[in-house]
Amino acid sequence: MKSQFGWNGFFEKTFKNSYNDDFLPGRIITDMGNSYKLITQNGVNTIDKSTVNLTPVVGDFVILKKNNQKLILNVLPRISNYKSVDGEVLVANFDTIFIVNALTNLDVKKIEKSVLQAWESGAVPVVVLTKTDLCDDFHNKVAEVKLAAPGVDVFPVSSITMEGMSELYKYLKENKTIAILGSTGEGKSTLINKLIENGNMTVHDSELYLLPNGSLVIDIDEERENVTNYQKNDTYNDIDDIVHKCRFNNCSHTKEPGCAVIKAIEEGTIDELRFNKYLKLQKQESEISLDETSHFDYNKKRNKELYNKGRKKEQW
Ligand SMILES: Nc1nc2c(ncn2[C@@H]2O[C@H](COP(=O)(O)OP(=O)(O)OP(=O)(O)O)[C@@H](O)[C@H]2O)c(=O)[nH]1
Ligand SMILES: [Mg+2]
Ligand SMILES: [Zn+2]
Repeated sequence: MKSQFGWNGFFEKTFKNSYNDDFLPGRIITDMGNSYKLITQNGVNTIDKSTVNLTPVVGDFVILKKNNQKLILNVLPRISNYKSVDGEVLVANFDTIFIVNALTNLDVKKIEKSVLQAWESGAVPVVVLTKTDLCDDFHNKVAEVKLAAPGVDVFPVSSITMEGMSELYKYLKENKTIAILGSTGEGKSTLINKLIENGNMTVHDSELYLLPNGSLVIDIDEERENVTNYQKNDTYNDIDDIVHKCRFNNCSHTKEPGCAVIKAIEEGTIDELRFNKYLKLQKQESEISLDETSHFDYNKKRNKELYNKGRKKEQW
């Protein structure tokens, strides 16, 4: 992959260290539920999730074999990742994260939490408050958000009148990725459409876009994984307890005799969807060493300094 789609010297080095010319990298551009869409030097490719033994997310760089591009062999170490409140990685390898909230639906507590998560992600958070055109006086609201997010740039914008939009262009840099995060209806897609200079590219059926100037944006609906009936901030203690009762230590909870989980699901003690979510988190956790790269540590350290600087400013 050339210096496009966010591929940079860091990824090139990691790739070259472990893979020869029989392999090629690709970037996950969409998670379609049962399959992934990814882009390689050869174009867009769809891969069935049932063939994938890893849990890459949108933005991840993955390794394919040139002669079998329907299999994901590995996920490259990430330079950043954003986790939902219940610990699930939603998006990877972005430089900036836009936390989008409409002024008509302002939730300062939620922004505060997202900003904290973002500082942890390894990327720099920016808060974008959309729909200024629907608010008579939004200055107090903006001030409130600034207090809740010390050290973070907060931009009120309108995708209709274009008010404030020019401030956002400075983040669109060649080969840099911006993750755009927010709930349904906050105005993420509309914003992305406006950021795409010529405006004639409609945002649909992908979550990662290459803009004409070479920058990339990822459209992430924060709640899309949270549609089932489990509680947010669920700690899964009950499932942990049940898992410990399986006969075998290495039980995969699929077919083993004496599996306490299968029994609990059959008896209705635990919800199957919730258990699947639990498994997914466990899997992500076992892959977490992927994140422990010097780059990621460096980003986190820088963020801690920026964060503390912001705090200090607030105290003056
Ligand atoms: N008045 C006004 N309406 C806006 C603005 N931005 C977005 N909208 C409208 O808000 C609605 C939701 O916008 P979307 O861009 O689809 O929101 P989204 O965040 O992409 O939502 P999902 O794709 O469901 O996650 C649409 O009807 C937009 O036209 C804005 O700045 N001003
Ligand atoms: Mg959208
Ligand atoms: Zn079991």
